[in-house]
Amino acid sequence: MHSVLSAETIEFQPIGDVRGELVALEGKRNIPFEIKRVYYMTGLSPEIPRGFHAHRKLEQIAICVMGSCRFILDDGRFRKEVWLRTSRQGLYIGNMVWREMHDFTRDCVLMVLASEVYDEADYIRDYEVFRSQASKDEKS
Ligand code: T46
Repeated sequence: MHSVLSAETIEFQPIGDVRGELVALEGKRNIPFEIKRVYYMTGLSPEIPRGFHAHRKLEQIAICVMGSCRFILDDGRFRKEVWLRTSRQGLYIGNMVWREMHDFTRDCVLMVLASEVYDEADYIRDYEVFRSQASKDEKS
């Protein structure tokens, strides 16, 4: 049963010196799954949101490596909002969490680490279908 929404921020420890900062991301170390895919988004607009889907199995970590944006996360029972404003922080998004991304700054570069390769069959892109599946999962 999902009693708490499976989405939380993770703090990364940057390695810094006079040359700047370096953040290392390693599967099963500071990232809670093996990383099978990395993708990133650029050329984003404040007025044009993205997302509006959930994943049946996929787990991901989203990082604003530049700029900022706002996530809305919803597991069918609970809804929360998370701002990503620093590259020192990642947002873990578990499976069966509806996500929307809003308010991208023009310089935003949103990078995502994923536990699986791309599979369109893993997406639930209709909110009512998602709600109904989430409530079935909760009962089983
Ligand atoms: C997610 C949020 C945070 C691919 O061909 N390969 C890929 O690895 C991805 C991620 C997407 N695509 C194709 C599928 C669509 O034709 O690229 C197009 C744009 O994808 P989508 O509309 O799903 O993009 P977003 O920004 O709504 O969602 C993306 C991820 O798809 C999704 O998994 O959780 O970012």
